[in-house]
Amino acid sequence: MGKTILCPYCFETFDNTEVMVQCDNYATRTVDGKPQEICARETNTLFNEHWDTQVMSKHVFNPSIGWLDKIRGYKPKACQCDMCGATTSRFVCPHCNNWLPTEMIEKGSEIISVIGGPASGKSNYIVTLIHQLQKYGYKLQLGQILPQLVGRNKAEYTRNLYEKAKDSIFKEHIPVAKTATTEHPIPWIFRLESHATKKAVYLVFYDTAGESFKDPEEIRRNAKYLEKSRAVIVLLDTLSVPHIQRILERKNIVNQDHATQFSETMDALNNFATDNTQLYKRPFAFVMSKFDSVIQNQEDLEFDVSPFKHDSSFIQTGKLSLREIGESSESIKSYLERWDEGQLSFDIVNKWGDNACFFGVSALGTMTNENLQINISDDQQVKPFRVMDPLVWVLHKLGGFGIPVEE
Ligand SMILES: Nc1nc2c(ncn2[C@@H]2O[C@H](COP(=O)(O)OP(=O)(O)OP(=O)(O)O)[C@@H](O)[C@H]2O)c(=O)[nH]1
Ligand SMILES: [Mg+2]
Ligand SMILES: [Zn+2]
Ligand SMILES: [Zn+2]
Repeated sequence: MGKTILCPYCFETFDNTEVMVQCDNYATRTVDGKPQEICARETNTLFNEHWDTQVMSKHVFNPSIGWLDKIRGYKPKACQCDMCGATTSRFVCPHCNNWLPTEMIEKGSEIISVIGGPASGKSNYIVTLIHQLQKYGYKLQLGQILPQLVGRNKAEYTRNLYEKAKDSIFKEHIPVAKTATTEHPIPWIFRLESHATKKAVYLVFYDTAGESFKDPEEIRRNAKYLEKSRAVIVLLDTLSVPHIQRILERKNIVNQDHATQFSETMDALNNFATDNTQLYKRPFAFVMSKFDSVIQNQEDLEFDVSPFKHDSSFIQTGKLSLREIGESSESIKSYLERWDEGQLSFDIVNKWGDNACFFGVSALGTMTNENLQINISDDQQVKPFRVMDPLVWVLHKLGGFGIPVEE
């Protein structure tokens, strides 16, 4: 028995000794005056069914895995294509034939999902979270967070998707655009390692268009990855809390996109959770996105934002403050209880208990202006606020990362 691997594309699990390999020999020779690939492409039914396409793919074959590998544990290594003899180390899932990072085949992956309805702020959140972790993760002994280089084509590599989105926010001050609705979300795969314990995880985020969180067929798909997630970050759009919406509308502050009602997201989530009570045993971070709107309008909203005076204190201290996390969570919970979402926070606390925590984050640090740009002057920098807290809390809850904690 090797290690069980969870494929972030099709969510099937497989023993790592069942992994398959794909030829990556693109060399050509001239036949009748035309270049032709030496190792011809073929129809790959598993891959085409997964993406619902009809493309020709490079040859996929079984690597030779000896009985010793099976006993001692399998370490993937480059092997020769059984058609053309070229060496390749492109490992693919045996169920859907999608390319997976080599080290994931050896060590496995942990899925931490980010979910939320349309326009709740998921895409901008994921990008700024990674950006801030790359900048400050070392304070908590977290090593480089590495966007992976796998995908159907270079444009889909996490690194390329991430770099493009990061430049849009941090250089051009333009928020990441709405995610296209698709039946097949592309997973964003990052590798994160703890300096302290050397434990590595692959974080897999699905930047799904929020719409897919509503459609029953897509909920079934979503349920599939939620069920496999070690922890979940649920984004709730602050601007769609009815009480906040009413007050901010009077000040002409409205959601530029179609907001998802707070309770709708929770209903969708509760629907899968009732069929799968295991979910209540996993850490769930309930995150109010666009929290800048609360901080900038605290008086009108009568929101006591004293626990949100500064960005995450571990940036200064190098230690996670559970007190700060707890106070921030409590202030959001009591606000929801006081206004119309009492039932919602009651349900969450009732079901998840200590595995639930509330957060207030701002990916962009401020509102967007009438040109839909982040509302700062050209010489100012985009300043995300508290975006790392939910993930750091989740890693602390999961354990094994040696996150230093303030006594
Ligand atoms: N004020 C403020 N607005 C934000 C913030 N993050 C996102 N927004 C606004 O919310 C809109 C939607 O954000 P996205 O990140 O695209 O939301 P999403 O959940 O990925 O949306 P879909 O892809 O449609 O599901 C953005 O265009 C911004 O205008 C934030 O931190 N503060
Ligand atoms: Mg999106
Ligand atoms: Zn797969
Ligand atoms: Zn080949």
